[in-house]
Amino acid sequence: MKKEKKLLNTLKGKKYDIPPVWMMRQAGRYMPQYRKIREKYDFMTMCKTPEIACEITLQPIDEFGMDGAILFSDILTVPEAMGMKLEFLEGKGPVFESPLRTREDIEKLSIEGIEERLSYVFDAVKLIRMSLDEDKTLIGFAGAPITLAAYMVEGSSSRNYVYLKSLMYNDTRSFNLMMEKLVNALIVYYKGQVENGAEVLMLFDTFAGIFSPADYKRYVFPFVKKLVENLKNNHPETPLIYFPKGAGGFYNLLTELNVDGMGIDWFSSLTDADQKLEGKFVLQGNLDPVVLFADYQVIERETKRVLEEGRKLKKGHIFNLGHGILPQTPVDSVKKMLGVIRARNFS
Ligand code: 1CP
Repeated sequence: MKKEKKLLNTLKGKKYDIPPVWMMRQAGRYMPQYRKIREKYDFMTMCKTPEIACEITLQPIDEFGMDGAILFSDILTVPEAMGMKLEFLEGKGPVFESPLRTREDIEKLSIEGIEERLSYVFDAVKLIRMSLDEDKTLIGFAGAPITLAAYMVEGSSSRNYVYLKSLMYNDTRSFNLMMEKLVNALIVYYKGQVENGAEVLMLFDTFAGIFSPADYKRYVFPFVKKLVENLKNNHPETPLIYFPKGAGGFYNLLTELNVDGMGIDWFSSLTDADQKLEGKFVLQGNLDPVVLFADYQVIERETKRVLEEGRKLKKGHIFNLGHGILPQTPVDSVKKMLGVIRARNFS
């Protein structure tokens, strides 16, 4: 039998009894193979060395046979390439040395030459596609404008996003300039990934859900829409998946988006999400990542529930978690989940 790219084909409308599967953040600290490399290098060195990024990208494919390989990198490489000094601190995560606080800071962000500054990502994409089995789909990605902006303005992870939202409400013109610059940078960034072999694009909007539906619509959505429209024009053959975490309260608005897939978190059921999204998208998700800390019976029950709901979706289903896999997750639980998915028979 010819090997098929199940993940890519699902996004193009084909349905399978056993859905394609991959996990957000599937290359990472829960894997001993990853930790072994991480002992030797800091995180940015790993991202900036194509051979290492390639090796790590392939780890979950070799270990679990996932249908999708997601480029090993980080969403914050883009603001770094725009001139912001970035560090990943142990126990604290990403930190920007000088967060954006004024109009001047935003004006200094540079797009000129960004393609060259991100060329290490494109080299990694190329190497991964060359090393990957034909039936695996290579997923390129970027962070959505507001998710990048949240880190750039707050400076690190934040609880209430007071700086970001204050800028948005009180100096909307500067906020818009920042968002505009991010959209333009992301267009270039995705182009480099597609030209070097990315077959599906993910747009991670981890912080979509920190806004009221009205604010999301007014301040955030126009930029998502602009980016999506550009990507669809530039790369009509490359499916795009949008993952707006916490967006269940404004799914009606998202029906306007010209994307192929929608990532669903575990706060909505796939069934409800499909209804609110009017069956317009292939849905990706949505097992609670913490289920992988439960006993086998619970993993089996919840995986089956997601599969059952996925089977009834109008456009199709890609099995995934509802957000990234957590660093302490037992590898064995991932194998148990995959066993349930792959053992499935629909007689
Ligand atoms: O499979 C993969 O690991 C793919 C590569 C990948 C992706 C797609 C990484 C590696 N990061 C991301 C996306 C990412 N990074 C997002 C969007 C998706 C999501 O919400 O999960 C976000 C918000 C980040 C920011 C980030 N980078 C964090 C989160 C901090 C916080 O505020 O919660 C962290 C811890 C990082 C560093 C990072 N990125 C990736 C890894 C494996 C790590 C850990 C680095 C280490 O080993 O210490």
